Amino acid sequence: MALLDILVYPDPRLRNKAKPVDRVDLAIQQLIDDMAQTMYAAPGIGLAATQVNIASRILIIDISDNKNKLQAFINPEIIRATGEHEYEEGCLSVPGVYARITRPSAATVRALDREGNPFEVTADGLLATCLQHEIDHLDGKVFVDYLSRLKQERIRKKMHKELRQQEPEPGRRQAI
Ligand code: GNR
Ligand code: NI
Repeated sequence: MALLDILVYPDPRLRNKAKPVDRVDLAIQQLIDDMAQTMYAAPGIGLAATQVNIASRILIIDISDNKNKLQAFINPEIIRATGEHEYEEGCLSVPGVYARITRPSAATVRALDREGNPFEVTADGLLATCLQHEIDHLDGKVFVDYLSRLKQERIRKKMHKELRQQEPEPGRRQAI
């Protein structure tokens, strides 16, 4: 198992569109294990492969209190979405930023599990929000995209400022 680095907004690699997984093999299962370790360590309740710079349609979620109910979704597709719900969202790729986002309140998602078997789940509440948040990542979207341009600009500046403060050597930073 390995801890993976999580990309931080506005890293352009968060805009990559993930490709479908063609075969669920050991490498994919190992990636899921590494993603789980990374998510639990962060800590977060969800993680999309895009956030660890892997352009494959894989996401994991664990919204359980005891952090022992990992759910993996490979090639997830929203096949039905209903209602509307506002939820305060956060993101491991936008640390320290929380904002109320309106999304469908329920969603039916079809995907493959860690063994490559197809399944369907109809989610509401936090699971529905989290699934949509993670699937957005696979499509290169981040929750701040739903905010006003002014708010997006403020968040971008805050992230740049924090990045500068973390970097002891100016000028060696990747241009983002
Ligand atoms: O840990 C996370 N918490 C969270 C809270 C509300 C709505 C969505 C999320 S997902 C987030 C982890 C993350 O960034 N996943 O992409
Ligand atoms: Ni996120």
